[in-house]
Amino acid sequence: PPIIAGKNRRKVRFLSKPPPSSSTSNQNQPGVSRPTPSSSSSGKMTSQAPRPGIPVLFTQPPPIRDPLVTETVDLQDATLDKCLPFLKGIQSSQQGPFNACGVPALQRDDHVVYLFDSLEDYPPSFVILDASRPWMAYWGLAGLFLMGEDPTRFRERLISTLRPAQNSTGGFGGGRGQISHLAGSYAAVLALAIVGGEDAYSLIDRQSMWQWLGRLKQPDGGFRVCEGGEEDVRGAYCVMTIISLLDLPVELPPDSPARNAGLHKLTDGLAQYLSRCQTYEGGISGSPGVEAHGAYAYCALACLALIGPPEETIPRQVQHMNLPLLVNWLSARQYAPEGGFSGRTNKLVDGCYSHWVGGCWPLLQSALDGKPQGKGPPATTVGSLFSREGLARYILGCCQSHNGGLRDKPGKHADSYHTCYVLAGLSAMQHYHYRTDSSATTSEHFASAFSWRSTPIREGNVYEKSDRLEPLHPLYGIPYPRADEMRLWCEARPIAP
Ligand code: FPP
Ligand code: K
Ligand code: ZN
Repeated sequence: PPIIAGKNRRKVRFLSKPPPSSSTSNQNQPGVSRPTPSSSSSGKMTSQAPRPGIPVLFTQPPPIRDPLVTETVDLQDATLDKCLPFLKGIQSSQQGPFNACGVPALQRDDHVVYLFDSLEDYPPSFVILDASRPWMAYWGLAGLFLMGEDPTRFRERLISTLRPAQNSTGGFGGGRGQISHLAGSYAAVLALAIVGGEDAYSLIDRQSMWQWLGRLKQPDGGFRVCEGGEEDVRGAYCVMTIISLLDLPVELPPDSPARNAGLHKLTDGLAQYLSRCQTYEGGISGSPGVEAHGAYAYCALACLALIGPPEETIPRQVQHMNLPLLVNWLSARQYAPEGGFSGRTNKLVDGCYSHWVGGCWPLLQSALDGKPQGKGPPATTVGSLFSREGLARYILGCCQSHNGGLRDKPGKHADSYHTCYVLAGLSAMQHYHYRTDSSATTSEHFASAFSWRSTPIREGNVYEKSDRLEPLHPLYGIPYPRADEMRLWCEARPIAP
């Protein structure tokens, strides 16, 4: 689950001697090539010819290899070994049919069954997920919507799950008796928006939510994720999501401690705080001074695109942060032959970054396309800034679990977090998301956030039309109309600052 950041980080260790299996004496020397993954240990299967229709970019290890042997390089090689048979479409467990591009079909029925199951009971060993109840609801409901199912059927059940998780002091915890947390509150608000309707909206105590958010605001512009908790860009993104969907006042509540630091608004100092999170690599980290990561990059960019028009809020950052370097780092997240994204430098491809990294691209594309001119897509666009083909091949070839559900990579089990975000990434890649000059809200704040539209991309696809998913709002991760509906319902019931 994404709620606990930084746990179980793997350390890169440099081996002091060559690995025991080594048969040559000069394996570590630059320029001396080691066996490529397809001819190594488990390479029997990968020496088989790929299906027709697959470019060699996606069937062979990269031509340039790092000759230094590290744990990192070995893990990358092992990952290629696992992925190549799936990319070539020759793994015996893969289900078809395969199309003329050598891409397997989306196993719709299996994934829908998996998602419905994910909203049922869990065995005792899953007690660790008790703090993630709002997330489990969000992942299941968003996944079902993406697959064309009707999530509004879960309205009553969702309300009864979330009611005891809300605290009278504002916000939602993971369940009854747990303190409020921005991650859980974000997931709860999104899940309620997806099921929609008066009963769902009115469950949320917006007045106490606003008071609580005021207590999380920090003097440097950022937000703590809970009272006494850590401050990071997840917090900033979650707060902007919540106040824009719920039409909470942007003013800080009168008793907010951040007022003592001279701040007046929830948005004060926020863009400056986010710009301090850009690292020397060009990526964006969870908080100033630590490693850039794709999941935090999405939080930061989506947060900026919520605060104002992305062509203003993202490049305005250029004063403090470097846009070309950001594009460079984000581009380096997509690997070949895998086709999917990694979260950070020298780490492995993972299906969930189809959303976290994949979701950054439409935001940057929109920022680069500039101020919207009309009700339709812009007359000219910089276009797609990553390989849509590579992502489609990774998702459909490598991320579909044999028994339903989607996964990080071959060899991993499916879970509802990966099922949701792999499908969200597939959907984002299948649609062109752009902003128009009209917004669902007439208020001075967040007009840009409610001005997005989308249209399916019909040309140059390596997947079948029957595998096209529903579009999600690029900032909120919920159906477009549900974002507008929640906002308008709340606008009709203003909270006094
Ligand atoms: C590294 O895990 C992952 C992180 C440091 C951040 C995870 C954060 C999210 C998924 C997003 C949270 C967003 C919200 C809105 C709460 P890892 O070391 O297991 O993975 P890696 O090797 O791919 O970096
Ligand atoms: K990971
Ligand atoms: Zn993952």
